[in-house]
Amino acid sequence: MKITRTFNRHKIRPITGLNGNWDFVVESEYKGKSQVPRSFNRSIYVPSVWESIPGLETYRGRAWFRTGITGNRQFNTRLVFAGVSHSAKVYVNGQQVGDHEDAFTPWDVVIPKGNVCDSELIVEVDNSFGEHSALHIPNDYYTYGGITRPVELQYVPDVFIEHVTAIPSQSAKGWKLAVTVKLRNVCDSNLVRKVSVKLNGRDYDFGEVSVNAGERVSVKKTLDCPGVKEWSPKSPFLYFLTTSLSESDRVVDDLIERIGFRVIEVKGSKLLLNGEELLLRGYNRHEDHSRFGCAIPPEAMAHDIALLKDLGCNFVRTSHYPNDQRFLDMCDEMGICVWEESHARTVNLRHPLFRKQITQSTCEMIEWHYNHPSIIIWGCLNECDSDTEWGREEHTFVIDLIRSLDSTRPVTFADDRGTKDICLDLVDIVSWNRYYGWYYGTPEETAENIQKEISWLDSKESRGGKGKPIIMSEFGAGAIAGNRDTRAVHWSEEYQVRVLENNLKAYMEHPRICGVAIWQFCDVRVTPEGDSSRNWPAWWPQRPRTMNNKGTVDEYRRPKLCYEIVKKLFKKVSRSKKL
Ligand code: ADA
Repeated sequence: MKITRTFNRHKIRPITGLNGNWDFVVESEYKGKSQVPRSFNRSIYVPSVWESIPGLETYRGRAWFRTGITGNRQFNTRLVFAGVSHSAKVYVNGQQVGDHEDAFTPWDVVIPKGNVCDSELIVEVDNSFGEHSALHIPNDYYTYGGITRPVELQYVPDVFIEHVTAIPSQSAKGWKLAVTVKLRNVCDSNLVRKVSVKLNGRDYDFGEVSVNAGERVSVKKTLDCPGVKEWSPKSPFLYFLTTSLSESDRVVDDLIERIGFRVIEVKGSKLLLNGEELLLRGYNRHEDHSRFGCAIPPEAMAHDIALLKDLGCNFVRTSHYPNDQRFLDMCDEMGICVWEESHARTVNLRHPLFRKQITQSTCEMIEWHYNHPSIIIWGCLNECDSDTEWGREEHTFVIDLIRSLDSTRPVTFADDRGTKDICLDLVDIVSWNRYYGWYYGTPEETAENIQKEISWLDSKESRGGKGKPIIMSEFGAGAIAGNRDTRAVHWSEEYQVRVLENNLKAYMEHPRICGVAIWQFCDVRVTPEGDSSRNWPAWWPQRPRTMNNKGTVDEYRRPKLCYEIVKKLFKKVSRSKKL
């Protein structure tokens, strides 16, 4: 059953989806007195955003969702939430069984067997801003409300397969795969199970593993994988990696992952994929859609991917948070390389909950998304004070955390501090958000300005950036869809063409630049509120339509004038490059 992914993840483990209409009530309409509502006056589809409900387009606050679930006396019940925006509390039969903060990463709740038969599941959701959230703040994108990604109901045995991660590598003898199987024991007895793995028609025995009561154990093995085909943007070959758990020769649990054989590395100032130079060309993409908000259904995701491919893209940056895994699955399938980043856009690094919440967002992102071959870069901390000593402390903390979880992918952050940046020694790739021709300078000055920056970078002044690959991680201009003006003034589609044409030619022709990500794929909704925690005024509503209008397509995915220019320039490059 395909629920949170685009492929089936289990043949043995019973699993079902909780998609459908749930009972629903928003706090402002709740008349009851109990902390967890007993009465509901609406229904809502899960997954979706409540802003799609007429009258709730701007609702910010708490709401409750209710549905029924059927337990199974033999198994433990595991609920997997792919994304709830953005604070959640989970109740089964009135008892709280879990909670989670942040909209953009998967999380789970396991309810011991016997406690869940025909039960009531209630989820409290809150999309308000406040001191409880360091990462969801009034921003140049919208924080929607709801159970915005699918929910899985699984029946798991006392010891089950929690995660399987796989690292491909090349040796003189061919491809290898370092596989780590993480088992979790949710009962109060020590148990022994047998682990085996199947890949590309071959079976690999991981032997017997004992897991103590309430604990987790990982077992690792490196597999020789002769005769496999590589994953690359032009030939995205994928393989299923099936892990089985047996109890006295009976298979009691399984987990199917999907992997690709590719190696990403930085060599001097180049980015190499399977040893070939990679030139990234693509977009920053927010999860936002006119009708679905951030709860974009797979058909609409597939349409976005089709547009990216039509534009000649091989790259997308998940600005500024971990994405829905179905979109990442489609990038795996369609050969689109991904820079995925944990959730942070100009957040307050000195917020008391910052470290706790950025740690959770980063750990959950890497633990759940590890095996996507399309993910070639981990990013973090977009425009977060990388020109201050305390900002450097936090960049060091987050980048060290990423490297401790995954040493195989290069790490970067998108900088907007120019020659004041003091963190470029920390990264593998230098990434620059630059708006030449929009916020400063003229479009025609782009080439001269970027050359000055690269000269600085390759001097000792840059404190560690010298010679590193450069990605132009953001650049672009706003255009109101349909606003045609031969004067080519700001906000006209003609001016957006002028900026993008000059930016792209300057960046894609420069030998020191290995990637470009236009800001941005589509127009997105922004937050009308100001940030009271930092006494920041309501800045975002100054944007026309209270939208960020720098999309190459608008929020309905209708192409603007620049679409064809970008396509021509991207296609010109793709013909000349192998990847
Ligand atoms: C910044 C930021 C983006 C967006 C962009 C803009 O670079 O990283 O999220 O806000 O500016 O449109 O101004």
